[in-house]
Formats: sequence, structure tokens, C-alpha cells
Amino acid sequence: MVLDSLGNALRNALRKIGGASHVDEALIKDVVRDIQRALLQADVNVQLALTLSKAVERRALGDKPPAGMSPREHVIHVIYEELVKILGKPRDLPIKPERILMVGLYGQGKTTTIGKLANYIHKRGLTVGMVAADVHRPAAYDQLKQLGEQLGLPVFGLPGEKRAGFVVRKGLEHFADTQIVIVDSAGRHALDDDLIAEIKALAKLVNPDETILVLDASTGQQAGPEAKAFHEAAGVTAVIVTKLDGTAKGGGALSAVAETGAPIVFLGTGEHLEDLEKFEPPRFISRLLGMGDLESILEKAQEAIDEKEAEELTKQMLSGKLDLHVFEKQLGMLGKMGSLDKLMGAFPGMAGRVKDEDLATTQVRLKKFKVILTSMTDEEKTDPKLIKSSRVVRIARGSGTHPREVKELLKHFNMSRKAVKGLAGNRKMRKQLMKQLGAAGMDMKD
Ligand SMILES: Nc1nc2c(ncn2[C@@H]2O[C@H](COP(=O)(O)OP(=O)(O)OP(=O)(O)O)[C@@H](O)[C@H]2O)c(=O)[nH]1
Ligand SMILES: [Mg+2]
Repeated sequence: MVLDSLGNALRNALRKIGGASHVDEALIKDVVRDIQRALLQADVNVQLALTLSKAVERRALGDKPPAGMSPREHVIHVIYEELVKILGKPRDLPIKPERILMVGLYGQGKTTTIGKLANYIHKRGLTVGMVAADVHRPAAYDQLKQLGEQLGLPVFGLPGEKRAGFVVRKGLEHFADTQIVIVDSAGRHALDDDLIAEIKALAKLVNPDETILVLDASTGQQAGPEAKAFHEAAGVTAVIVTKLDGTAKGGGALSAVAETGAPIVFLGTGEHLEDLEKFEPPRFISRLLGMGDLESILEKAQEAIDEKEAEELTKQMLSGKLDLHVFEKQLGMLGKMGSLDKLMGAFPGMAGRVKDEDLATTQVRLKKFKVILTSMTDEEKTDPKLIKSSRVVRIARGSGTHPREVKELLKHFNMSRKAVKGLAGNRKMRKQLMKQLGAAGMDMKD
């Protein structure tokens, strides 16, 4: 596994929390120091490591643990969340027709990664062509050509031609009917003005949909400034960090995303063409921290969020405010049966009314309702009375349903609204319901 030593250090820090008799300020400070040290040793950007430790300390000491989570679990969850935050928001490289320009310093793994990426995309059913526009290194064309032969994918190049721009222009013509074209560019030793000028010119010519910066994981703290320079020259849209298999560190490259705002989309984890991993920050951090310990904590965190949402919706309903926005949110919650059961059980006369065999039909219907709601305007959801027959027809057409089904949704909504209105208007009933919701573990106080 990649970044073994960082993972070990982080897991040791978490173990301290698990082994302590109770969680107090001294323990948290101690663990935060351990994490800080682990991150710095892995070359994570100093500023980021400091920001993270401060945030962990503040939240671990200040926030109340969500319902159902012990203080211990809460601290671990905070650490997890802050680590994920360092790596930025996840982003998928869209698999659609486009031009991709690969940039990076000398020897970072650009050409190899193009082979890996071409393989990945081709497996997903698109046609791919590669253009060998590294005209500086004599063997560059042969290297890409060989990768192409291995994959059975076409490579365009003009061996001996010294003008990168010319090769690119011819290459784009050659691949006019190919869905994805990936352009290889030359590396340099350092970020000198020549390289920057060439990258700028190339970017203009290729007019790429994606400009991918390839960063060697062993780059260390230098990764930040490097990424920034490329970003300013060519507008980097995504980063691929390579050779994570070969370094104990790697934190420098991983935290360099913060400099460009361009997210990491893949990791290179070996020399072979299959050694390309999709990068997902939550999954990556889970693996570093040891998924076994984390899984149940993450589940609890999700439950706490769901419960809060359900509570919020119930409150809105009881205040008599039920429009199609609230209705839509309710439908969203229905997928999560855990909270629904609780809610149903709390309603007078509702417990046990939804039988298993009804559930399947109900769910099909609810799914349809959800689709129909996506075809309504905000205005219509706020004021459902606006939805007269011509609008019903439009909504049905937009959602690929029958007008009868749209009317059915409106009827269902009106019934719910009447029922809720009755409840909200009846003080005694309302009081009783509050009490029952309270008994079901829902905090109904404002
Ligand atoms: N272990 C490991 N080696 C890699 C990985 N990616 C690339 N390499 C190796 O790194 C070396 C350089 O890779 P290239 O793809 O030629 O790098 P480049 O950026 O195109 O280099 P220039 O074109 O010379 O600038 C090769 O020996 C690759 O096999 C990786 O993820 N893991
Ligand atoms: Mg190369």
C-alpha cells in the first residue's frame, strides 16, 4: 500500500485515542502533535499541516459529539474529516470526447501516464489517439509508439520534426474523427522561461478541454510552487500524482492541489499500464487510517445527519408549512428507511400500517413522484395551486410520465397537507404527537 509510513503514524495516533481511559484536552493535544509530525514527515505542506492541526484541536475540544457518537469516536471522525479536506473536493475526469494536454517537468511520468490514461478511457468505450509532441527527447516518439502498440491504440508523430506546434497541428488533423486525443509534451529540468513559453504556445494550439499536470510523488515541498507555475502558464484543470508506490513521502504532491485548486484525479502506483487508480479523497484517507476502525464511525456520522434532517422536516410539517419543496425533501428521506420507520412509528395510527408487500409498490410510486418533481419549477413547488391542466401536461412530458401520474402526486400531496393542517390546528393532538416524537428519540424542542 502507498504511503505506508504516514498511514502507520496516523494509525498509531488514533490508537492512542482508543487506548486512553478518557478523552481530555491533554490527550487531544498530544494526538494533534503526533498527527502534525506525521504529516510534516510525509512532506505535506507546512501551512496545511498547521491549519489541519488547529482545526482538529478546535473541533475536537469545542464541538459536541453528534448523537450516538462517543467522544472518542467524535475525535477520530474530526481527524478523518480534516484530512479529507486537505486533499480537496473529489472530481471525476469526464469520460467524453475531448482534447487533453499533458504537462509536467522532466521525468515525472507524463508519457507513461498517457498510456495508462488512454487504456483507462479506451476500456470505457471511447476511441483514443495519442500525439507525440515531445520533440526534444529523441526517444520520446518511440516510447509513446511502443505504449500504443502494447495497447493497440494509434499514436501520431513525425520523427525528426523539431517543431512541436507543427506536430500538434498535424496530429489534431489526423485524429479529427477520434473521440479523445491526448497530447504528450516535453519535460524540462526546471521551470525555466523556455518551458513556460512552449507550454503556453502548445496550450493555445491544442485548446485543450483538460490540461493535466503530472507530478512525481517524491517532489516534496517543491510541488506547490511547481504546480502553481504550470497553473499560471497553462491553466491546469486536473493533477495526476505518479510514483506513489516508490516513495515513503508523497504528501508534498498530494497537498499541492491546494495551490492550483485543480483536484487530483488519478494516482500512478506502478510502472505498468494498469497501475492507475482513481483518486477519491475519502477512500484514500479511509485506507490510510485503516478502514475497519473507521467504517462504523462514518456510518454513525451519516445517521446523525439523516436524523437531523428528518427532525427538521417534521418540524416544518408540524408548523403547518407543507409545500412541494418540503414534500420533495420528505421523499428524499424515504429512501433511508431507518429514519422513516422511526417517523412512522411515532405517528398515531401509522405504526405497522406500511406492510412489507406494500412497501415495494409504494417505493416504485415514490420514485416516480421524485422524477415528476424534478420537472416542476420552483414557483410551482412553492405554490402548487398554480399547477393547472396545461402545466400538468408539460410536467408529464418533461418527466416522461403520464398526466394521470402527475395528478396522482398532486392528490397525494393535498391529502397530506390536509392531514398536517388538521394536526397543526389541533393543539391537543399536536402536543401528544410532540410527546410521542420525543419518546421516539427525536428532539422536538426549538
Ligand atoms: N514506480 C513507478 N514508476 C513510474 C510511474 N509512472 C512513471 N514511472 C516511471 O518513471 C520513469 C519516467 O516516466 P516517463 O513517462 O518517461 O516520464 P516523462 O514525464 O514522460 O519524462 P520526459 O518525457 O523525459 O519528461 C519511467 O521509468 C516510468 O516507468 C509510477 O506510477 N510508478
Ligand atoms: Mg515523456
